[in-house]
Amino acid sequence: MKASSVDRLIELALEGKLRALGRLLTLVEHPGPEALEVLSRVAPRAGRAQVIGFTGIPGAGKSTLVSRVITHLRRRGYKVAVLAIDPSSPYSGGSIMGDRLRMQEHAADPGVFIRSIPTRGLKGGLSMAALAMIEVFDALGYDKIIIETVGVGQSEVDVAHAAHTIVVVTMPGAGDDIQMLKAGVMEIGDIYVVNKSDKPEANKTAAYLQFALEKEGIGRGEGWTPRLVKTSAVMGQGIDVLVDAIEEHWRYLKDTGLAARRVASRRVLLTRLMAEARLNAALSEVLEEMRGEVEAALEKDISGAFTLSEVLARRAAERVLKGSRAG
Ligand SMILES: Nc1nc2c(ncn2[C@@H]2O[C@H](COP(=O)(O)OP(=O)(O)O)[C@@H](O)[C@H]2O)c(=O)[nH]1
Ligand SMILES: [Mg+2]
Repeated sequence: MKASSVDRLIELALEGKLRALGRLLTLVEHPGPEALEVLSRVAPRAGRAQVIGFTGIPGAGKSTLVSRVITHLRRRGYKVAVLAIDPSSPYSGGSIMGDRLRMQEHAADPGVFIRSIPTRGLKGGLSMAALAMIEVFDALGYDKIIIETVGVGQSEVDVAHAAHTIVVVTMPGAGDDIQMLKAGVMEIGDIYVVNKSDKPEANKTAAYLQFALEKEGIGRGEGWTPRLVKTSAVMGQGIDVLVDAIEEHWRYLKDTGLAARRVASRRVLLTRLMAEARLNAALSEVLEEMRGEVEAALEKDISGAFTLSEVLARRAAERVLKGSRAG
């Protein structure tokens, strides 16, 4: 794709053409020259948005809560993008459908853009796609970028780390266990939410969490005292307090310079993931080409495997370097 057509897409997206934005997101979903082109064009504009990760076990009420939070952020004048990372396939029922329905109230609002990202079938992996999409949203003037994820698995943990603010969502009955909180990304929250506080056991869960925050040193740290907020997403309670906490954390990050540092480390990670994807692709091609040779050699002498791996790695590296000179 030519640089000029990428520029045109960016122009259109900046004018509010959602199809152009959708196209840019698709272009960065998989690694390759097109993703590279788009990212190098958008990156200079990016670096202003607050990236907010909502994480927590399935069923805690993340999607319902995010939908409410969107409404409040819109009232405060922000443009909002949502990236929903869903373990189920994007086309088969499951929670994506539920999320779509819940988010539908924002469908007519041009200041809200919601995109689901599949956890499988992405050539460069989930984190690469998500981090690249963050750059696109950021560059196109979205003030708040929300990522919804269940927060387990290395990629999701990587993505959560790339967020400025991590909101860990729990619900009554699910969080009365330190081990649960120490799983995945739950341990490093900036804001902890006890959702479904319309339920009677909510106070017990909140008290337990308060204890964990004070005594177990749960939370990302970096000088910020993690907040605890009780919400009921279905009743619309506690949302303003939650959004205040998100704003307060953002001010804190900007005042301390941590906001810029988090953008920098998110880009370091994206760069590394793109390089890895490039190398992996080249290695797969070389392995495929040399499959017969490799099999024959190994049949003769299994101890040759290590020498062979060296040859394969060199060929893959050569291929990458040659490609970059050509492109
Ligand atoms: N009682 C109650 N139910 C809720 C609340 N928030 C969400 N739910 C319900 O919990 C279920 C899971 O919600 P969802 O937002 O899909 O959770 P997610 O999997 O974390 O995204 C749905 O049936 C919601 O209606 C709440 O505040 N109170
Ligand atoms: Mg959900």
